Amino acid sequence: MSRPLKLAITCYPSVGGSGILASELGEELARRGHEVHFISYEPPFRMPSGPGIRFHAVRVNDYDLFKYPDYTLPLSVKMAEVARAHALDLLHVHYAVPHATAAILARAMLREEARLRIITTLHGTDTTLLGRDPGYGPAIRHALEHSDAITTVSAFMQRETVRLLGVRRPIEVIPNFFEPHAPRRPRAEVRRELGVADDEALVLHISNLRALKRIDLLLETAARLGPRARFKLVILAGAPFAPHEDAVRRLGLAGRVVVREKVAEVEDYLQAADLGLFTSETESFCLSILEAMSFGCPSVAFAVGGIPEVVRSGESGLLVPFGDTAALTRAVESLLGDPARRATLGRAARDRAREHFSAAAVVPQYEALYRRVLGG
Ligand code: GMT
Repeated sequence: MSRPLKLAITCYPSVGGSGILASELGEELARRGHEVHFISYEPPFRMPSGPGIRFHAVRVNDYDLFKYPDYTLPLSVKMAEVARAHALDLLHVHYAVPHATAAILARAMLREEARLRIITTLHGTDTTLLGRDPGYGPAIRHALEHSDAITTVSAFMQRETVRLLGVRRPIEVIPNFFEPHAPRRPRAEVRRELGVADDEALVLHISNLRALKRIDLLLETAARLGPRARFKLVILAGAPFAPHEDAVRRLGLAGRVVVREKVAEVEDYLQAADLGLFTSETESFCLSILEAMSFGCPSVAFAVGGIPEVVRSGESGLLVPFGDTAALTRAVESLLGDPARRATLGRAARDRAREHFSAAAVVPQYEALYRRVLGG
């Protein structure tokens, strides 16, 4: 039997897909007997606790001689310190900026113990936004070229990384996964709390509300559904929703839009949902769609980025061309009025999630990669 591995995971701890994925990966690896260290400036949003898991905080000093506080150097020092103290095999960094650069620097600091391996997983805007920024692109390319392996979450992202950064090293696609925890409250109780009537559908949107999530198009679609459609739009917001309240009122959606901010028990809401609605202009994967699929909830979304790799349109959800809110509205209407079709798509979504995007399907791909870069 192969020995358990010792690794550190670094990610952004705030609400965001890369941090969620990194946390879940750490949980699954610890469950499989590996020793997992998280290194970040605070514990990740959904960081698990339990045997085999430790957290190491990076302290950032706000020296007044610097106009901008620096995180990369203290992070690299902490990575080197944890790697040495725990004889780590590898650092697995999620989201390249600045984590991959800090990891390369940490390895350089270790000198003689330089067998430390570095795996960089690209998640999205580290390629699609920062990759095209001349102030970041060369540093990202350097960090990728000096990583022992590069992975990303969709074939779309793999293509974009080659196109935007000109990386010539192999980039392995290992998709995101989701392993739902059991909900803590009954479905009926959650729907009651949200004010969803028995004859209404719960349309769910989960995101961190950043500009590319196109909350304007989400609200426009909800407004286009009209006053006779029986639904509540529930938004699980990973950032303050206040900047969108005016639009909610202007579009006559007060009373139809229910917002919950920074929800940790996402499963309670996923089990209560009938339909997911997503309006991003780009997504490398869209973990929120997968979370909904895992609960048998199909989604309607724009066919952008890696989303068509997650959802087979017409089989496990419905996708329409980007920006066509009329088509998006028709797709939502068709499913609001047809619970049987919703259930068929939902079953296919759940099966697809289990087969391709569960921990059992995906975590062994990371373990195999770790063993490969460690040489056996
Ligand atoms: O790339 C980002 O915008 C940040 C990143 C995050 O940390 O939330 O999001 C990306 O990573 C998720 C997990 O892999 C993917 O599900 C999201 O689609 C992706 N976001 C974008 O590509 C916009």
